[in-house]
Amino acid sequence: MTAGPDRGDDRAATGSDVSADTATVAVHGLGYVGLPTAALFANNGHSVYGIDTQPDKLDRLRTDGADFREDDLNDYVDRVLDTEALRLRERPVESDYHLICVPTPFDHDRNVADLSYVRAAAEGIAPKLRPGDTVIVESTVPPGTTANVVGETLERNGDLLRETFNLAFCPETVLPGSILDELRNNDRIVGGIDDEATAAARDLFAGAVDGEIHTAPDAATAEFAKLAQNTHRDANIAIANELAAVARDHGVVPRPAFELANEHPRVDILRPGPGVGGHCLPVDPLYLGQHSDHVDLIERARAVNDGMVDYVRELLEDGLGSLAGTRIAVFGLAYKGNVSDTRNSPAKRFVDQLVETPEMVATDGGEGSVDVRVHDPHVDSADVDLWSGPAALEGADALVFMTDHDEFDDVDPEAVAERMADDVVVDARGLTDESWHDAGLDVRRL
Ligand code: SAJ
Repeated sequence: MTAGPDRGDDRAATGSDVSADTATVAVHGLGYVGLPTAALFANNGHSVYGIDTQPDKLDRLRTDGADFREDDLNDYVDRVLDTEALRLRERPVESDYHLICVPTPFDHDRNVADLSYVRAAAEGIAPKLRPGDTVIVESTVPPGTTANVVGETLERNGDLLRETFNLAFCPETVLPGSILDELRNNDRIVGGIDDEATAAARDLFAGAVDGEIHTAPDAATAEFAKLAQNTHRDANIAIANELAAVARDHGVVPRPAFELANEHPRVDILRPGPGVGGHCLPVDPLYLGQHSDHVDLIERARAVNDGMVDYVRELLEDGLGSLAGTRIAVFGLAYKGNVSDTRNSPAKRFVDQLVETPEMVATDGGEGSVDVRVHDPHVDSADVDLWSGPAALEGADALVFMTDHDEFDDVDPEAVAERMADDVVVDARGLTDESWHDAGLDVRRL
């Protein structure tokens, strides 16, 4: 097929008059963005195909339903699986809309985004693509990927020229811990490779989400905006982390100082912590360096955040004098409070490094490796042995708070002091107050 002189007419003549409200939607990749997204459209009256190349995952979904740590989200997904408004498939099918929700990990060896899953999804969609259909990329990608990589892959592997179908980018916005709420209510950005594509993507999302739909001038701008959001957050956490370390050098406890600073109407210092984890913030800023020589502060912010694990360890070593032969209770393995996710978790890295610490001899003659006891009420499968809170504290020389789970607010400092053999507490998450000092504990706070 060859493209007609008028792109709009070409598409209208070949079927782009499908109403976005009743259109079929195929979601490619049923991870923790794709599956909720498929459920969103299925719950809004669309006939949806959920496509994933892993048959095991589909079987599990069919038999056990969704297993997010958010009950309302599980119900939301299970409902449409039961009614077959969401149907599961291993291979791509024809559909009015195709949403690409596959992972885009960062390839640290080559210093580029690994787009192999995006390419594979586009290769699968291409033969099923009909004139007037719309392909929307949701996976986080370097600017230019939708138009160039996805557009070219679709053209190369199918019969259509890109003038005859719609191609757009609409970034996902799910926040682990409140996926359903953010999926339904957040504003969305859409940017197509031309106006028709932008309009087609906008119409689909406008019918399903309560937030506003903001249209970008093109796909690359939408791609950039997504990366800018997470880069902005990462860099702002880095300034909080650096300020916290500087505050401690000045003998100032960081958080109360930040609260005072934040009284100013244009100041909003974020929370310092042991670093930044999850599948987005530690990775997305790196995508910006792929086609730009001007990335500087962004990379240094990444390094500051990654360096916080070492800083927490320094606080611990300062408190104990030496790690040789010590027992350390670590509270929290997840990358942030109230989630079970340990991807890129600073707590996980901290624990791994402690466990790998070789046997040492302390200046006082004590010796041995570090006995690390990890307690996390949200994490149930990890390649780390997990302990109950009291067992982890029994005879411990130090307690380190690495994750701000709500459960840790209720930890009683008197009970901690009673169980521990020594008195060092490193609080990387701002969970302790004066009562911890009053209980006789030596608290080092970020
Ligand atoms: N963190 C701090 N201090 C803070 C805030 C966060 O140390 O003040 C740490 C957290 O403990 C965690 C990391 O940063 O380790 C990231 O947590 P987060 O809650 O800031 O973000 P994510 O990675 O869970 O989700 C982000 C969100 N992006 C923004 O807020 C700009 C989310 O809205 C996106 O949908 C998500 O990335 C995504 O999928 O891109």
